[in-house]
Amino acid sequence: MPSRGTLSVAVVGTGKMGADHVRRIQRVISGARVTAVVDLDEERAEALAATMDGCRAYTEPVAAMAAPDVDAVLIASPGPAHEAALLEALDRDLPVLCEKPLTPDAASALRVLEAERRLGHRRIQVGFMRRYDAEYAELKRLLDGGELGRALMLHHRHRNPSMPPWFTNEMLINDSVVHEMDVTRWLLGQEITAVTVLKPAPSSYAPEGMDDPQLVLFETESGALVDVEIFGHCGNGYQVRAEAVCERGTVRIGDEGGPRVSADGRWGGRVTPDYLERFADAYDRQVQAWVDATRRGEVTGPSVWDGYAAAAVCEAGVSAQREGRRVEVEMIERPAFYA
Ligand code: ISE
Repeated sequence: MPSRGTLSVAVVGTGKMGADHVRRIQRVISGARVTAVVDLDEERAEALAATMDGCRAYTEPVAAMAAPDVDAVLIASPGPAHEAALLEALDRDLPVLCEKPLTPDAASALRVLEAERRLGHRRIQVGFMRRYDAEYAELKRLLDGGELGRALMLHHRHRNPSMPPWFTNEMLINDSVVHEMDVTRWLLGQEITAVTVLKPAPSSYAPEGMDDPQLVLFETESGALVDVEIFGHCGNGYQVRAEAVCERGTVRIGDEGGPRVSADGRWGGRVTPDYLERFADAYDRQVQAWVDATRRGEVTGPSVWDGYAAAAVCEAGVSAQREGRRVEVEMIERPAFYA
């Protein structure tokens, strides 16, 4: 890994998120370039590689990681493919930025955690990008500052205009609410201990087999209560909001900003269409921070521990969703390695 030179990155997975990271590395951030793209869909990988000088296409992450011009790996393939790619990268001691979820369940996340501990130093940053969003960062600063007293409750709203056809009921927890699991742990500085999922009568736009929307309730170590409205098919843009209710005040983030237009007897603004636009700055800051830290020989940001803890909460969440009861989170003690 270069301590100063341009970082040569292999991007694994060239779907919506992977392609956006390729664009970001090539055109938005500094200090890195894409020298390899990997996708099972060979044609798609070849077509993307052909748009960049000095970039090769691969169908297997192992082959890209073995290439002499790859210093680091950004994993943006579907969750079930993460474990094998992460273990391979750890074997080669390559720095990784891995999109959430780290892996689809707690047992596989634990295997990755054990492998990183055996290596003896951190190598993996998990892509919980909301921590890099300016408003979430400000909320964290206010909570940490203590002027508002202890946080008693968090209210989260997480609405997507629609979900892709392959999106499942469980993915509303594992792929969507996983963000609120991470920001809750991060904002409050404590673990989530139990999850309950409540379901109103579904929207008539909910696909067959999906309970949409759902209300997810977390309990935390100190007794704070956290609710998350997850709505996969709200039909009205992408809306992510949060409110902290503290002993001496409240803080709300995520309200639409931007120009408010008054015309024709109405006033209003624009709702962001999707997460790539809503969190564009957060993604940029996250990838820049990863590149900068990697070039300094450091690993910062959300760790494998954070990925494992979120996976453990997801597991409780999926059981709660399926069984209609409160489920306690089961997880190991935090190892000193991740203190
Ligand atoms: C998607 O995978 C994301 O990560 C988005 O941030 C989230 O809002 C969406 O619900 C997920 O499907």
